[in-house]
Amino acid sequence: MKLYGFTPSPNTWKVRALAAHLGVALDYEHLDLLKGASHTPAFLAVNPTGRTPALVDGDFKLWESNAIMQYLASQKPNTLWPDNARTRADIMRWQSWQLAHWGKESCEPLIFNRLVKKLANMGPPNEAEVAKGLECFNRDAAVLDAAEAAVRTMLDDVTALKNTGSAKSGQD
Ligand SMILES: N[C@@H](CCC(=O)N[C@@H](CS)C(=O)NCC(=O)O)C(=O)O
Repeated sequence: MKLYGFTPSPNTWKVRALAAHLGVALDYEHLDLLKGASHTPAFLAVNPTGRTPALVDGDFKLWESNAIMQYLASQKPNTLWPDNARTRADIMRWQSWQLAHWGKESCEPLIFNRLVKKLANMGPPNEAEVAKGLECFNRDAAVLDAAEAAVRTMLDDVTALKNTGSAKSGQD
């Protein structure tokens, strides 16, 4: 399978990290987005939206990072993508939230204004965009923190069950 990506992009990292974790071999090609490499006729035939990452598996072309991850995770049985409708829906819920809200509204405005603009000499940050990004970041990080705390409690319970035969949160 061939993966076209933009190496510094989190949307490319997450696909490559999953493939490495699962042991799915990818023939990887970096496209230099700063030079317009994702808008050539050859690449637009792979992904008409002109974005990376994009996967080609024989005559099957797939774009959108989360769809690519789900496709890669379906290549072999594994614990990350179990054959269970509710678990998969839960994963899709977080992946949808990540793309639509955490990434788009919270992280991207901050990364663009505070990092990319500086690196690419694009002038000062747009402070209104930074303020909105921080508002969204604080809102969304609270959701993530609460979910992480719930998962940690669950993992602590699993560890306690393994070690002592009784879950901490179920002891009283
Ligand atoms: N929702 C898409 C976002 C893809 C995306 O925005 N890719 C950026 C790099 S992070 C890109 O290729 N931009 C090139 C362009 O818009 O011309 C996904 O998850 O794959």
